[in-house]
Amino acid sequence: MNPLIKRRKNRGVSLNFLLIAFGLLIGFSVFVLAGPSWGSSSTVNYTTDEEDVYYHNLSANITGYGGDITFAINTIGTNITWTNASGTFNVTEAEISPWIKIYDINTGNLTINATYDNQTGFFTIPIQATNTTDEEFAGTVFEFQVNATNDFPVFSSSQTVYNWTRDSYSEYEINVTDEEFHYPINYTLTQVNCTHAEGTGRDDNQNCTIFSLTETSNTTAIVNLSAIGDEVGVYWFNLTITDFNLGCPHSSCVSSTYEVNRTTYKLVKFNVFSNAESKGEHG
Ligand SMILES: [Ca+2]
Ligand SMILES: [Ca+2]
Repeated sequence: MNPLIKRRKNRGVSLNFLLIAFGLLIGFSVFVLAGPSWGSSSTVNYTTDEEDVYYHNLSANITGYGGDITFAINTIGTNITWTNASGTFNVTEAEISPWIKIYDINTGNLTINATYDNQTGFFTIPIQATNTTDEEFAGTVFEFQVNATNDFPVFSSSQTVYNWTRDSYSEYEINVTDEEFHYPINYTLTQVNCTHAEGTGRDDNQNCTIFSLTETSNTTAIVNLSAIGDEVGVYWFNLTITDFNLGCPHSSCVSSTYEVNRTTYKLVKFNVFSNAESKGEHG
């Protein structure tokens, strides 16, 4: 063989070898250095409601997830934003951590557990996924809408038995709170039944409405024994509290399901004792 041809052939083999090796090196580098791949579904707006505990499995948004990734909120380049009744604000991870948190960095369990209206709204949260093998990472932004719900007003005290002595002017205070400050609260007493002591000359369930209920502030009402006479007996009422008719606090709320005039009731027992009876007969 012509030595010149042999040399050219050897040079061609070397060049091909270099090209293949270079290609493999590039391909290998891309394979090794590529960060996790977020699927397109990661930026979809996810919705939950106040009072519902919502779990989001972040790993389900990783294409080809193999258990070798950790997840974290990363605000170095992108802020968390919160849109509520007052506007849109940048907030820190610590500010929302009481109700929005990644509980398990390895499985990507992001949990939202909003329990108050002032934890609701629209959140954009930058999430970083990092390979455990080479620390390559990739970020994306998740959007969560947390709808507000109107909570029932609640009695501040669990007291259900109230005692009077006939002719007395003592009064009882009923205290209420409402999470959304939907005031004023409407208070009502609805008769269930009453029984009178012997000798009063009254039939059961007659002349039951001898109590007055007067609202004295947004959160307080006073129950009084309003009659003086032969009222000795036992009276049962439903005591109800209804919050004021106010709608959604912001756009992250479904007005058709944001219930208004929420009402809480409790069955209460009013004892009216004669002057001679012991008030030790409570209950
Ligand atoms: Ca609420
Ligand atoms: Ca309420």
